[in-house]
Amino acid sequence: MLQESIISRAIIERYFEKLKGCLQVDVAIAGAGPSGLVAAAELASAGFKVLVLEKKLSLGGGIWGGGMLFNEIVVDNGGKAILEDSGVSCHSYNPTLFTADAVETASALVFRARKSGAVILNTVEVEDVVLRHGRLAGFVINWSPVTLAGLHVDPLAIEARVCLEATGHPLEVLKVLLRKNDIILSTATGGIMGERSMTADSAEQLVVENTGCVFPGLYVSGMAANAAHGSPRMGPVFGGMLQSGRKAADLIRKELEASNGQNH
Ligand code: 48F
Repeated sequence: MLQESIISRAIIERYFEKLKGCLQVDVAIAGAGPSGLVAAAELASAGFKVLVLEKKLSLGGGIWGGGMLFNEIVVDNGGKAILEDSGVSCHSYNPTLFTADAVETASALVFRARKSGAVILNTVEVEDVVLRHGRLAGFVINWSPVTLAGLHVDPLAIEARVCLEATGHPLEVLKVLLRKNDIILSTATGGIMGERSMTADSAEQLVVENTGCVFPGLYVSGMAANAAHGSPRMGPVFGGMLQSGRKAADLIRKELEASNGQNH
């Protein structure tokens, strides 16, 4: 017989096991858009303990609506290769551009990140950072419905060896880091330079170039990287986002491997 309290107990026990298992991770990622999800999948596949925090109920960020709710996305050759690694079918549009179904893309990237072993907590928002000896040491988190309801509830915190901000256009983590602390970022001005208006071609290249470490312990990817470094947006072309996630994973993996080497 299905007993209601046992169903509740199963959910509560399993959720808390999951939550307790990710209080200290190798990599914590704020935001589950295309760049965060690709980074999560690649780092988890490489054997690192990865936690993804997403403030919305559904993951995938800006993918679902394609362009102006027309649910198709456009990628270049590099983006196509990453989508195909996730099992997404890409369709040739011209010799250099491909299209993919936005719903298939979002669900495949989420599925790949999860199946690679990344733990994903949705409706959890990063509201602040943990700073230790001049280095980001984790994220301060709360339920996003708490913020939405305007409730005065203190947060909890998780620790991570490396953090990745992949929050897209709002750049919420860097903003709070700069607002509360006298620090200098690794950008041309030392501060947040702000997103510029749409210039698809250069934005696609810059989003990959801008992906990297902006403060000890903190990397940026995707639109967050362009917003940090004063580069333009690109609109509904996603190849750069996917490649940015892959580059972030690669850089973070190298940093973690180097620090593993030093500790041995
Ligand atoms: O915006 P988003 O899709 O990030 P992205 O990887 O990709 C950008 C593209 O979707 C698109 C574009 C064309 O390529 O420019 O916009 O840079 O996803 C960011 C995710 O982060 C979540 C947000 O809900 C979204 O799902 N997010 C934002 N702030 C927070 C957060 C936060 N403070 N804590 C947790 N999640």
